[in-house]
Amino acid sequence: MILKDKNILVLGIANHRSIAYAIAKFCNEQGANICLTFQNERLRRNAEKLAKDFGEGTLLLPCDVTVEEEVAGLFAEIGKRWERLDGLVHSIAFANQEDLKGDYVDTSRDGWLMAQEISAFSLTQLARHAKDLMKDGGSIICMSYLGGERVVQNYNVMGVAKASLEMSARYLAHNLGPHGIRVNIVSPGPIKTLAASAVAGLKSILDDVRERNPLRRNVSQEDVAKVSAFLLSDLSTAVTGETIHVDAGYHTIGM
Ligand code: 1JT
Repeated sequence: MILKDKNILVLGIANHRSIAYAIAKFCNEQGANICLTFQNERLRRNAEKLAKDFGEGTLLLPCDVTVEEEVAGLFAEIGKRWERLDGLVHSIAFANQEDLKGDYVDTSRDGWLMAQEISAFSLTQLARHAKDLMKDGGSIICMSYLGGERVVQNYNVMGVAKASLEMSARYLAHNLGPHGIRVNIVSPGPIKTLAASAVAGLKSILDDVRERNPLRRNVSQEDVAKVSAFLLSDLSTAVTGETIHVDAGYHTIGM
């Protein structure tokens, strides 16, 4: 029970295959109380069903990160229900499907700004609010992808947004470190989720990665959840500003 009695906020659950779902589930099994969020009323019913998989005291609150008052409202509500916040999991991203193919050079201003706002700025905004509730320190994690460090065909605007997310995490680690709050990055290999299904040719990416990485396998949501729980727990109290690749070693390959 590495997360016994920790209070952890998890953003980014769409369905049972979401990375955020696996993280929340494993953290819950490790003793954490969980707060889940849903983006809008259309998704409330879906979120209510998913929340049933978690313990009695699970919180379920609305939060669209593009609406400042909703983010403020989320933390105000958590402040009423929990005496403190210990962990925050950022597992949200968005880009237009047409921007995840073809040439990056053709990305529109609106598409670029939207990817940045939802996928990267939201971490800074959430961290600012979380800081006030993380009274005994805390741990913040976000999800990235190799395409934020290197050029990966078709990842395009998301790669630029992930670079922004990763650098935000490092600046946040410096700002929040004196408050005992750690900020780390988890960078999974490709996983078959709802978001990833927006990618043309995902199957061949998964096959290629599996054939070439050191462990000769793809990674699962559970692989990511275990490393995430470690970063959220007191097993990693001196780790901050770090990136952990949960990719079966794929990032080490030169060619
Ligand atoms: C988004 C999507 C963020 C898919 C994502 C993502 N981060 C990783 N993936 C999976 C992926 C995507 C591409 C890829 C490899 C993995 C979908 C829209 C919302 C944001 O290309 C090699 C494009």
